[in-house]
Amino acid sequence: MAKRNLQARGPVDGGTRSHSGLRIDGARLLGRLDELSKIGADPAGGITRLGLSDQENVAMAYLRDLCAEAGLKTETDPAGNLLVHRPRTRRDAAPVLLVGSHVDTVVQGGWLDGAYGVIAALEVLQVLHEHDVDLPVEVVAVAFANEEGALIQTPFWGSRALCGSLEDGLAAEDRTGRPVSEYLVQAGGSPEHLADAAWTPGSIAAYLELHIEQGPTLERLGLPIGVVDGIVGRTILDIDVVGEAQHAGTTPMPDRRDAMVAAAGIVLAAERVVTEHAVCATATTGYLEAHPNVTNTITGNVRMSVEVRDTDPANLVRGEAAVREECSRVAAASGCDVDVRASMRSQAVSTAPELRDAIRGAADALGLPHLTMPSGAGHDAQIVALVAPIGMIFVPSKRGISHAPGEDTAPDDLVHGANVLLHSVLGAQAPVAAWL
Ligand code: HGY
Ligand code: MN
Ligand code: MN
Repeated sequence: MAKRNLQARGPVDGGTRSHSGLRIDGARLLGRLDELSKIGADPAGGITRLGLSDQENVAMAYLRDLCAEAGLKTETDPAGNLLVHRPRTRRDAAPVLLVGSHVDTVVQGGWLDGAYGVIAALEVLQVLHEHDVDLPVEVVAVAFANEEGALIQTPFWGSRALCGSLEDGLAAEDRTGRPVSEYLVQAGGSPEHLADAAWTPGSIAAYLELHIEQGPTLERLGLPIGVVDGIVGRTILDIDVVGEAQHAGTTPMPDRRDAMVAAAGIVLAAERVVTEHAVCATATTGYLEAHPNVTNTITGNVRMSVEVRDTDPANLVRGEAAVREECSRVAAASGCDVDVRASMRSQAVSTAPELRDAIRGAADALGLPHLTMPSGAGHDAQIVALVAPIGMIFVPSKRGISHAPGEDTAPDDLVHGANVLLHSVLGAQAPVAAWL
C-alpha cells in the first residue's frame, strides 16, 4: 500500500480541551454489541464465530453495513481485515492512529472478547465524523481477521499480515487440512496479494485497543478502567503422541504403547511446570484429539497442544524447554513417539508510557478511577507493538470469565470504556503528532 507522510494539521491539543464534552452514544454501542452477538450464536451456548469462517464473514458484513449507514468508508484488505476511515480522508493517509480489535471468537466464546473493541472503535470514528472533529493524526478503525486462530491455526493472522510479520501465511490450514487460501477468498481477501496487506513501516503512528479484562482483577477492586502496561508472551506447542492402537481386552498392560496414557502424563507434567516448579506464569493443555477414539481400542495417537505464557521472555523460553523435557521423559517411559513443534510464538510487549498517560488523562477527566495492570491474555496490540507504539484500555469482566459463554461486562462499564477510548484518541493526538 502506498504511503505518504502526513504533516500535522488541525489543533495539536487534539481537542481534549476543545472536545472535552464529546461522548459516545451508549445506547447505540450496546445495541450494536447485542446485534453482533447474534452472529455465530452457538445453540450449545456462547458464540462460535471462528476467524475466517462464514460467521466471521457475516460479522464483517454487518460492520460494513453499519459503516455505510454512518457514512464511513470501508475496505477489506487481502488478509480479510476490515479497515474503516472517515469519508474525507484516505485510509492510507499515513501515518494514522489505528484503533480496533477483532470480531472472531474461540469455540463457544463470549460476546465481548474483541467485538467490544471493534464496535467501540467504530463508535469513536462515527462520533468524530458526526462532530467533524479535525485531528492532527487521522484515525482509522480496524477489525483484524482471525485473532484467535481457533479454525485456521494462526493466531493474530490479520494483525500479523498488516504489520508484515505473517511468515508463510498461505501454509496455514484448518485441522482437516483445508488451506487458508480457500477461506480467504470467501472472506473477501486475496491469497495472491496477501503480502500487500502489509503496511509500509512507519505508517501506523500508534495503535489503541479497548478490550474486556478477561480476568477478575478490576471487578475485585471495584475499578472501572485498567491501563495496560504490558502484554504476556505466548508459545504454542503442537504435540503428536504416537503409540499403537490395539485391542483393549487382549493386550497385556506391559505390552501397550498407549498414546492416551502418555498424553495424560504430558498434561499433568505441563501443569506441574507451573504449579510445582514456577518456571513460567501459565501452562495449559486446551486441545486434545485421540485416535481412533474408540471405547475398546487402546489409543493409537493423540494430537494435543500445550501453550505457555509469561511476561518475562526468559521465563517463556524456560517454560517451553521444561515442557519439551517432560515430553521426552514421557516418551522414554511410555515407549510412544512424542513430536513437539512450536506453532506460534508471540512476544511479551510493553505499552507506550505516553499512551498510558493519555488513557489515564482520559479516565481522570471522565472521573473514572483506574489501575495500571498487565494483560494475561494476548491481543492484536502485541503484534502491532513490534512496529508502532501501542496503548490498551481494559474494562472489568464479571467474575473474570472469558473464552466461555458466561463472559459479560456491566453496560455502564462498557459505555465508560468506550468514552475512555474516545478521549484517549483525542488525548493521544499531541504525543502521537510529536512522534511523526
Ligand atoms: O488467547 C488469548 O489470550 C487471546 O484471547 N486470543
Ligand atoms: Mn480471546
Ligand atoms: Mn480478544
